[in-house]
Amino acid sequence: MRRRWPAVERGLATLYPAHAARLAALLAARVGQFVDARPEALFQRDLEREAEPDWFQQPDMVGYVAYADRFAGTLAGIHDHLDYLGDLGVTYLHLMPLLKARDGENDGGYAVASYDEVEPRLGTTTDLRALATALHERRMNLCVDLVLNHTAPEHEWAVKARAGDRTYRDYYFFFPDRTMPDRYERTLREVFPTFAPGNFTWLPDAQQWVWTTFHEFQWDLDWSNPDVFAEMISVMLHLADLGVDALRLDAVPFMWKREGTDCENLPEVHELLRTLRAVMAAAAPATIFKAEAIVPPDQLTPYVGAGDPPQHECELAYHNQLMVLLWSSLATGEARLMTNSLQRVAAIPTHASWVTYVRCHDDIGWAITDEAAARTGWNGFDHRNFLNQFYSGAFPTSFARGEVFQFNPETGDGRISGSAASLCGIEMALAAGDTGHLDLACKRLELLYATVAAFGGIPLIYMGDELGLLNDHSYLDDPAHADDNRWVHRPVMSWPVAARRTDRTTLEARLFGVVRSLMADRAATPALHGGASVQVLTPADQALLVFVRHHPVRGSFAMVANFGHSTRAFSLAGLDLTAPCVVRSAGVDFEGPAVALAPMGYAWFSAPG
Ligand code: OTU
Repeated sequence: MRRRWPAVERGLATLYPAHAARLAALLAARVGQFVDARPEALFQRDLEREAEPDWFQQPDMVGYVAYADRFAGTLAGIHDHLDYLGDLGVTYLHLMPLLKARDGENDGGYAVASYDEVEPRLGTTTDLRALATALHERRMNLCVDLVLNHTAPEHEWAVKARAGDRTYRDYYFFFPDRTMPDRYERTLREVFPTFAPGNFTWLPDAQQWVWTTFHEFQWDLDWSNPDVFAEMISVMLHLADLGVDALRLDAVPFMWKREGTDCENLPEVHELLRTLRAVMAAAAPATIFKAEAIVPPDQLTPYVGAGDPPQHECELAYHNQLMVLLWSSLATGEARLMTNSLQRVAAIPTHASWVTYVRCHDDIGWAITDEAAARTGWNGFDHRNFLNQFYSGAFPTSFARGEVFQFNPETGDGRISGSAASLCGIEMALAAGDTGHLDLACKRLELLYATVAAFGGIPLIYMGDELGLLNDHSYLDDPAHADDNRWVHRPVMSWPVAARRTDRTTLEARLFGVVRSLMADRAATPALHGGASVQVLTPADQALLVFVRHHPVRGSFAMVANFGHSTRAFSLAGLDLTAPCVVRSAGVDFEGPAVALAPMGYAWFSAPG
């Protein structure tokens, strides 16, 4: 605390000048009590991680993302599948929102009714603690969602606010008429234009408008209120006390509002994250933050902060640019836009890491700006439109079977839902009984996973991708899900299908083997430490993605990948590595320094530092 507290006090003074002293004293007392009562095993974990702050950057870090109920029924059920995760090499289990959600529609748990309780369908806080302990015994970490931008209207703060309680009204944004909402709306965008148009919801009983960026059942919290900050610290401490290793901070860009702006990524959001970070670093250094900020490239890196520890924000941040550009490259058969755009994402500082991913529970939003497209000589709108056509299967040469999500007729914008396997062509190839295309489709999926496993940071396996699970249309039968096609790629795990992974003749065995061996090769490559720098090169052949990573102690690494539709040549001399050796390759012919890569072919190299 002695070390961290000056940063807490500075942050509070900036955010809440009139209340800073009172708040700092209150939080200091709360943190003091928390540390005194900290269970011995977790206190030990705090000490270990202070001594080894790069624990989450080790090359054996592998994430797995699942809904607890869809993966294993309940939290207790997960214990039965820890061997499965261990087999894949998983060391970081991210369970989707598991705190008590409102009944009925709740956006997959992102409408929280109580931060103190686990969703009763999934279990209890005792179950959560037991799961964390079991994971820790296996050297696995637990990541849990913290939805801190909004609550459900059923949360007791919201219930009181709705009933007119002044204290709790100030936890949210209430307006008696349209004057302020209309002024804000001039510069706000709509996140869910189809099923939640506008950013405010009328409450007839309260005769008030309330700010709802997402659904009408997700009320934005007013973080300019110091009481909200103090409440959320208690929530974080409680989760840390249960043994949670990483908090996925949902929708952080929206946490501060100012009229005349889009109310995303404002400087105060970063001040908030720095200050939350400083409090938690004093109380529970074993628990880290992961930023969920799905934002343009220039806005992304700031979410981890820079410089000395007091300036740090989240240790981890989703690399949504890499994800989007991978899909874009697959559709266009060239890596030019990816190369150009990745070169413009600011380097991540060495104290932090990306989480890299191919698919997640959300749609793919084409975060490719007009400027980025123009640098490649393309029209941004046309390219984004092409990607929607391509991944919804409408484009003539498409191999994908996805669905358009949230098409906005006013702006022409749309996003894509669909499982990785269906978007890679596996669904189409299976339906056509085309074994040649099935092989190529599997290679596409492998190429995407090989890239995220090597690019830097923790790669996330999205549940089902390791088995090639296809789109699941059964969500249409559930009224709470039917209007939200993101459920098409949120399948229920089929353990009988998973069991086929041991039969070498099956598709499941092929894909599971690919993912497992990728993660094993990654773990065995010291240069893949998350602290290594990444440099995306500009190869002469624009079908290729080429990047090199350098770690001052652990050596260098390079990946060459062919997104083109034909075989491409590459000279290893272009990597500028001394004595590179091949860690892994697929679809590659080596003849001295010359390399020929088949479509979707790739190679990993390592070299001494
Ligand atoms: C997140 O996503 C979650 O991942 C979604 O599943 C939730 O619906 C949503 O928050 C509300 O809780 O807009 O399209 O920059 O882009 O937070 C998904 C961050 C979203 C937002 C992101 C949000």
